[in-house]
Amino acid sequence: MSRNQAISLQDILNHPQVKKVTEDVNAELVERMKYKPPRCEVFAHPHTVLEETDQYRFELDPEAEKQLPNIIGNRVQLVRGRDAVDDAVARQYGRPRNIGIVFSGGPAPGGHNVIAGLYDAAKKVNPATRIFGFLVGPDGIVENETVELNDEMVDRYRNLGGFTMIKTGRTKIDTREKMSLSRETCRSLQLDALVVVGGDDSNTNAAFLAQELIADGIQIIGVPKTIDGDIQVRDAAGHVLCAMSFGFHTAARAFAGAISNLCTDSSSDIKYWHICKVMGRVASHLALEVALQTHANMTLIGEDLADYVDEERQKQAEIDGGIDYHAFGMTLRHLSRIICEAIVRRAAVGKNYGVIVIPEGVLEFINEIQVFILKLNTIIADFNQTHDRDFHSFFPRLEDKLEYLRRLAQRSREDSAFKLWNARDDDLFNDIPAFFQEGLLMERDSHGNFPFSQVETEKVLLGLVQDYLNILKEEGKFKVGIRKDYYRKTLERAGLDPDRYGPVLFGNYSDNEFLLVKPGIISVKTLAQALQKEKLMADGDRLPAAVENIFKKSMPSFKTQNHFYGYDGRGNDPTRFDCIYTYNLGLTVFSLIANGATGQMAAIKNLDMDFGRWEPIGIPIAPLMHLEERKSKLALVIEKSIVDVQSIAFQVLKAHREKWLAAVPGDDHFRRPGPIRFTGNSEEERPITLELNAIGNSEG
Ligand code: FBP
Repeated sequence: MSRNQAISLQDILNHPQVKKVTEDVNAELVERMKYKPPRCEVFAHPHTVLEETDQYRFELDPEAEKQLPNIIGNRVQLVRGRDAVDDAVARQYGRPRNIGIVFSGGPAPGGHNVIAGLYDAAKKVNPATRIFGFLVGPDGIVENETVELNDEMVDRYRNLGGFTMIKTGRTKIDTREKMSLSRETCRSLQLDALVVVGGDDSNTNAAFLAQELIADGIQIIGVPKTIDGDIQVRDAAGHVLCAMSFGFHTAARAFAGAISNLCTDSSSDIKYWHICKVMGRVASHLALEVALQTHANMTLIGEDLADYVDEERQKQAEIDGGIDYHAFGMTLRHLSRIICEAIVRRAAVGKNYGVIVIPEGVLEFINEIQVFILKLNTIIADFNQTHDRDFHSFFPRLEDKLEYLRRLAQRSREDSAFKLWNARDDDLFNDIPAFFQEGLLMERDSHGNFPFSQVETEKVLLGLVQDYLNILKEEGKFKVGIRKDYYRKTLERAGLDPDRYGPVLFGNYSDNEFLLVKPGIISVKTLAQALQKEKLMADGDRLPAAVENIFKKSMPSFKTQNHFYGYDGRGNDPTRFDCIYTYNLGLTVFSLIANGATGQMAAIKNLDMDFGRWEPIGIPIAPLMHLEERKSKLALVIEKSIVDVQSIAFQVLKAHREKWLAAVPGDDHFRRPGPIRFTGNSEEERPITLELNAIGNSEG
């Protein structure tokens, strides 16, 4: 202490060691930025060409044919490497260009490498090519906010997560005005091409931009980004063209790392159930990958719940000669019962702890909630249209919104033709907790998506779980199993005969490893009565302390810790898979641009195979589009890919559910995915989901 006092703070701050450890840059970062992702073989050649193929076909939506006439005929393009091409092609390929790039939607690890790949390829072919980054998402296009990228900027973000270099935003270019401002921006920058790095909605936007700007000679190329993993492309015959959007692997691995640590902690201090909500607005791909990475005790998969059929109800309906529609799909109540059953079964073998993974979008797959979301979407959209006012600014408080709904319910009583919101809807809605009512009434994003990340969906479910566990506890059905050897030792140490007390205390006092206190014994009072009845103590005697101790250990409390894994994983530095994938996507983007493509999405085929078999391709966006209801109107969008419950990855999870629940004596079966790295021999090659599904792919 006295020695430190002699040194001035300034001296400390000037000390080389202090300077080194307080720098923004550390050794890990330097190493990461220096990493050079390998390139697919085609990019080793000085030129690339595009080979159109009819091998892959799509079912075209007539509306897409109508609205996107100039790009609907696009075909899949295979990128091929060439050592020499004829002069005209070489001149066209190598001419200087102005290229704009924009990030759209939520960040996804690897975005900077898309830029780096594009930048490296473009500058190598012609150093006079200029790359502009649009700032803060599509707003940057509409408002002409750009930055010209240079070596220093690109190098600073190589292999790093986030979209920090140029930021991102969720604006949709969906009006004539925004479209014409975008055209003006592209013209003023004399852009040859614009690259949209985004999810399903942003690639949808890219298709409309491509159609609109084709006359101006401006090419539009999309890039499949989203941690949600819901951009996966197959052709009509089921051939996989894009197995996964970029960012998915990193986010899943980041969530899995944190959740795996919780598995370790929970099985160490054995007192908490950790409830882990993981991102993925609708699809449960991330939850599925996390389950395969961690072997958490229980993982809900939304798509599986939607598929649920209550066999008993269905059988009864068959006997009655009718159809019971309530037999199909999962209700919140039923789901809470399933979770409780798992908790009770683990407790019975002494494991009153564990880890549950809940996908962010799970409620989208629950019958009654889905109905609410659809009805409220329509109500809000109708209000906005009829009153030309925004529902949310008109009714800023929850009470005002509820009052409006009440008025609609009243209207349905007076006008039988009005069916949108009836008295039953209103009653049911008033039964749910206020925070969730507020969540369901929240403003949708510019694409009409429900903001699940901002609603504590897991709390709704947990409320029901807690209530039902309390009931089970009162009925004596929720107990912590007591190890038989521990019971015997405790009683013997107190000078009591375990075999005299055992049959009175426990319902299964035979050769079971874990003993369950009889259902009728649920309090110290009922325990004393049971002992008195069997003359093991007299009225007025104190309970033997050892027996009381055992009883108390058998009474469970359901203690939870809630966690949300979303933004943290989204901001993680990319895995090696995502580093390589995105860098090659950037190279693919340049090949598509240099060869004149537009309305195409850059992709890498065979992602589920060894790197040597990866094939850069261009996928036509327009043929992927179909009509879907958005903000109560039919709109052309790219279909989100949700978890296929027939897929091998899901079937493998399903087959392991019982094992990973581990509701039997013995250890849990947790798996440790380890930290995310980009070097080293043990770093996994690709997401487990891809690894498994590849087994079933037609070309796998
Ligand atoms: P994208 O589809 O735009 O990639 O975003 C995915 C996502 O991270 C979802 O998982 C999540 O529900 C949502 O974004 C969160 O949105 P926000 O960043 O606006 O809170």
